[in-house]
Amino acid sequence: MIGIQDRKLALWNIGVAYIAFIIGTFCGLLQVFVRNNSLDLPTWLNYYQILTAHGVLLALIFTTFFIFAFLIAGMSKSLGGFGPKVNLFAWLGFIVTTIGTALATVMIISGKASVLYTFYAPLKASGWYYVALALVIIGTWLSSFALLGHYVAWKKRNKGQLSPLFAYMTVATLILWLIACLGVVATVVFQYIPWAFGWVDTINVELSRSLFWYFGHPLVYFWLLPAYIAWYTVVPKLLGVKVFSDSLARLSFVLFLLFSIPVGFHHQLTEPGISSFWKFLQVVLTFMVIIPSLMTAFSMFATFEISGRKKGGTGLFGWFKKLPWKDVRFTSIFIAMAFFIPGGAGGIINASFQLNELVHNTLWIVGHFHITVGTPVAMTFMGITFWLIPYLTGRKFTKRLQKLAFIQIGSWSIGMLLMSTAQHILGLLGAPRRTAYSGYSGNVNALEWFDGILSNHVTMAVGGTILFLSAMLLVYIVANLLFIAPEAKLKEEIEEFPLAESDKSHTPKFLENWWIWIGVAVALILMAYALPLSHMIQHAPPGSGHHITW
Ligand code: HAS
Repeated sequence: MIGIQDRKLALWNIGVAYIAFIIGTFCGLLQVFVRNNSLDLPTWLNYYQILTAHGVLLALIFTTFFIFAFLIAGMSKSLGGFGPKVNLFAWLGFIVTTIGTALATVMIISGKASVLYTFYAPLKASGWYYVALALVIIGTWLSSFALLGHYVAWKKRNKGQLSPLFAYMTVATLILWLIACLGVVATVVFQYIPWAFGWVDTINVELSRSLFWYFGHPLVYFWLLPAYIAWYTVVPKLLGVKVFSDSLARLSFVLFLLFSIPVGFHHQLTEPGISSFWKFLQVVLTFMVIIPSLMTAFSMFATFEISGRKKGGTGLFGWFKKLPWKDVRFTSIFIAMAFFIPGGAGGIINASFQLNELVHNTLWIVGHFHITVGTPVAMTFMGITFWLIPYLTGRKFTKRLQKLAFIQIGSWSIGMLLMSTAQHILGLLGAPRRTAYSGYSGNVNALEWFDGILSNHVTMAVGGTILFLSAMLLVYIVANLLFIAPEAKLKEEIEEFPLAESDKSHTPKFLENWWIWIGVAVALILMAYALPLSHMIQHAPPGSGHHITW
């Protein structure tokens, strides 16, 4: 087991993650009912307030704290315990991120920041909200530097050696994060904060959106890559086999580092002010970032088959039956992967220049992100929770809790299937996103959207309610694992950190030469962004004033 200090750090991160999860999922429940026109909120609370809280607390805060908990535990496990400097930086990072989170939450709840998680200008929140966001980013940077420092110290002690796969993947994820954040830091510090505090009167909207999406797309891979770390390093261990290919795993992370950043314009395909050439270039690069996910899918199928055959599975699909279905740590992640098949396919549709015209800003996109971040990522994190907390607390994941965990992931899957299918269909029909319920003043066509077997108010409400109940069950399991479950006394009861062996003997050393990959990533970013961004600055239209619509 890892040292007590590192354990505490990881546990505090998990604690904040799940507090955000409770508030965020409750807001989600309110949302489906308001959107169905079956709930009137009290006058002090409005739809856009809860929508902002839902997006920020689940997509940004729950994920970030959970990711750092997982990475902290995994880095301590694979490279050895943290020294005092690493510890200090990681705690500082945690504290600053938490202060930022608390301030942002207060701003949202007090109605001063109903700007949704994308905080598009010219909607204007209180200046303190943007300060809070900056603190969240600074905090994650401190935590990232702590983990990178730990890695550098290990490399110095082990000159010329490839690092363990977990550490390698963590470093790739953190480099991606640091480069991605430059966009959001630039817009928050140089555009939003001066504008929101009234130091300047106007804001360049197109530039702010572009800098946001420079950050916003790699942000989704900052959520996805830790899930992939578990798929590559934890799943094979649960299946009793080695990592399928160490080089393939490392190469896929390098490709994410290269191609996940210069693609933000695929979120802005319908926007004026960016010429089709740059949009098209970034669409091409978006199709490149699909490749490492396909490599991951291939690697997972290979891992399943090797393990199933080793256990006696025969025939074309006989190995499938031999997978450890009764182990909720595996089943949860398997379902997460299965959801990513339609989730990823939806992403490819979104990225297709012409098809984007149909789906952009509709509920389809909401459906898309619920079956990407809301299930493949979130359910992988749930699967990790079931062993990570017992590993850190020394408590037992009892048989009763395991049964509840199966009910929890089952209900999450059903709820998500119902809700996201309804959202996809409604989106295709034309129902908009980022709005409260609208029947367009009783317009017949708009009302017909909700007549379908799946695309109706009831399905959404049932799906949303099941999801909330499932979330509460998860919170119950988490509370048990943190404070109540009996302590593991016998050796076989003690939960391990399942890390599979990975054969590095054929892995090319250049895969760990980060300067090459950072260099190529920067070159691609410059190619995709330098000219269009400088055009937006040099030929800027008159800036926009602000709107506070709530
Ligand atoms: Fe996306 C919008 C394109 C992946 C999240 N995306 C969003 C938004 C979010 C989001 C939050 O091009 C909304 C932003 C907003 O508020 O406006 N997305 C893509 C593409 C991918 C993709 C090309 N997205 C993600 C992931 C996310 C995420 C991952 C979160 C974690 N997305 C877009 C575009 C938009 C967009 C446009 C803008 C739309 C608009 O107009 O506004 C790709 O990365 C997807 C590649 C994935 C695959 C799937 C591989 C499958 C695997 C599973 C294997 C399964 C196994 C199990 C082994 C090709 C790895 C087998 C089981 C059996 C049962 C057989």
